[in-house]
Amino acid sequence: MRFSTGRGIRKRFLVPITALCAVVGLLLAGGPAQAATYNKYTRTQASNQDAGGIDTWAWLNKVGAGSEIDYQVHFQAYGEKLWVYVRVGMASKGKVTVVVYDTTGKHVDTDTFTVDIGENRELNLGTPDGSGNIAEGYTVYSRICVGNSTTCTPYAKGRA
Ligand SMILES: [Ca+2]
Repeated sequence: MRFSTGRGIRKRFLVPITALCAVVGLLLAGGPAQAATYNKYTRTQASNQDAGGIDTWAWLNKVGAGSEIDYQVHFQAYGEKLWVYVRVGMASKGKVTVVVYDTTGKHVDTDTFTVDIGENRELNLGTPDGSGNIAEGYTVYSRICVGNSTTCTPYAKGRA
């Protein structure tokens, strides 16, 4: 999936990003092989299938490596579904965290999912686990990280 905003930004700032990469490359010389800099994005949108629901996207693009999405988690309020994605060729698996709060703000559940390299999978969320769907109106935060590192998107805030 691609978003016009991300592509536009990348084109507009192509030269500065390239220059920045050169600097970052120098700073990281000799560092761990998996060290890389990612642009981090989130997006939310009112569901057009589920009144009151809010869909979310959170994704990572490696700086200077083209406009393709590398890691993504997408929450769909209609049916409480989660799509997880890690692009083929990435060095690390993805780690998705989902945190759910009820309508009074009380924490209900936190789940993590490992996403294999090259995986593009739909998950049907149930909280508590195995119960079916998350109750309507609950708040659903989701984010994706590069493996177990601290390189993560911010949490995108959706509503079931
Ligand atoms: Ca829903």
